[in-house]
Amino acid sequence: MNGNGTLKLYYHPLSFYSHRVLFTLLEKGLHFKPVVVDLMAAEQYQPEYLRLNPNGAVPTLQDGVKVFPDSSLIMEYLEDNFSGGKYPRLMPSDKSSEMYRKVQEFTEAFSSLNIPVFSYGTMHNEELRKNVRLPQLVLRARVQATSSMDNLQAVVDRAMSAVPEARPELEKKLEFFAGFTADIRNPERYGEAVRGVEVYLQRVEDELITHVGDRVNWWLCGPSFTLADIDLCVLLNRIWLLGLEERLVTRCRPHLTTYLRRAQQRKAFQRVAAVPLRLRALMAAERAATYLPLAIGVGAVLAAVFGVYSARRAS
Ligand SMILES: N[C@@H](CCC(=O)N[C@@H](CS)C(=O)NCC(=O)O)C(=O)O
Repeated sequence: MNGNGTLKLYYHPLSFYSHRVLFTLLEKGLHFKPVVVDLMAAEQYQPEYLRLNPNGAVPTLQDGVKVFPDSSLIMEYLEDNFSGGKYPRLMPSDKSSEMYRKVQEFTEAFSSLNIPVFSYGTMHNEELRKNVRLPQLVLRARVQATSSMDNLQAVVDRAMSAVPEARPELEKKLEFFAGFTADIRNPERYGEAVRGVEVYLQRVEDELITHVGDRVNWWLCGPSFTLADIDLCVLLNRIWLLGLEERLVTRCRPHLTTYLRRAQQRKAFQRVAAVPLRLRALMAAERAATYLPLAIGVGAVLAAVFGVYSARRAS
């Protein structure tokens, strides 16, 4: 690997930004070690994790001694270091090309979306939450809502004294959460977040409309699949999880609907879409892997004690 180590991805199965990175790793066919950071158990505030990612957020990618604490940084790193040869390129190599400009434009438009308010606002809405496809998502929203700012303050205070160098980022995070918890309950703010997503999707639809004739098999920005497609696919999957697919995609955007059906054929799409659905199994496997060496150790000690005891009884 480039940083002389194994790629290690710290992520959470429900995390939108983790899905962007998972998708990129899978599209590139890279081997990596996935490590679940249980956000519901506040593992993002554990000192060891904060030393890797002082934002107390997922995803984080570690490549040997190099650490990247943000999905966009990670995608850029993977593209710069694992492109060409057996690794597919996800950005056009010609920076002066029309396609390169389009990828940049869509990436920028995507990065201005307020995904946290869009996701959690939907889950806090009495009516809309009934259609959410994954109860764990709603549960996470509830956990977040019930852990009051006082609780969060206490957790963050402990984290800041354990890892003082994370203080500036954690202070920003507290400020973000204060606004966020208010915004997800505020219909106006939630409406703005939904409109942002709609404007982005309409831009995509308008672009896809131009793909006629020999462009019919194009992806969003040109003939090959790019980082802008990854963003779009991850958003489409989130929209499905939130139960908003009909309202935002299939009922009103026919070209996007066709795009979605085609994108769903990709292995990476299928694997990323399956990740939140396998949440429980994943967490159990992770715990088993953590406790297995301990269980083997305890088992070995018990076996030895039992062996000595049986031998004594026999003599
Ligand atoms: N800009 C960051 C955002 C990361 C982010 O907000 N991650 C969320 C999950 S999608 C998180 O870890 N939240 C931590 C928390 O809920 O405390 C990125 O792109 O990686």
